[in-house]
Amino acid sequence: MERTFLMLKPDAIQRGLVGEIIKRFETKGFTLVGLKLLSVSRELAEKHYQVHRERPFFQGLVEFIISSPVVAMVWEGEGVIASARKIIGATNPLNSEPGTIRGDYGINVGRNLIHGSDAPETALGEIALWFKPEELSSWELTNKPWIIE
Ligand code: DAT
Ligand code: MG
Repeated sequence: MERTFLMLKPDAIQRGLVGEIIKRFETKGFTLVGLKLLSVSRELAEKHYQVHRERPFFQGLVEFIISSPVVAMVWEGEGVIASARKIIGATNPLNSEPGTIRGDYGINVGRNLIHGSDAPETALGEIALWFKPEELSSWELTNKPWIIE
């Protein structure tokens, strides 16, 4: 079953939006299979954002991610990678549609609340980077027949 990595960034935790944001993925019908709050090391932040290392915002982004705790999660479900990206909204919250997380709660690209894997290969890599296999639990929603035909 498809899985994605989501991370609530320091601004989401500091603003008390953890519950609000998690609720959106729960009510959608996806399954939470991993969850932890942690203070991120510089090494982990740099690895996670490796693809952006040459970009002018890289250092500021790393400083931001290590500045205060984050909530790291793995969610499971058919199509969860692309669907989570839609629920999250466009990178710049000023361009994110209302109804998306970034569209509803953000106004600044450097404070866009949440990370979500952008493709199957990145999801696999990010899940492995952030979670040990034993930190993830496979389980079945009891109301699954009422969510999936
Ligand atoms: P996304 O998080 O939507 O996948 P991304 O992978 O292009 O976006 O960039 C990663 C993060 O880097 C993004 O969530 C916020 C930050 N970022 C991106 N573009 C930026 C910019 N032009 N100025 C400042 N921060 C930026
Ligand atoms: Mg990205």
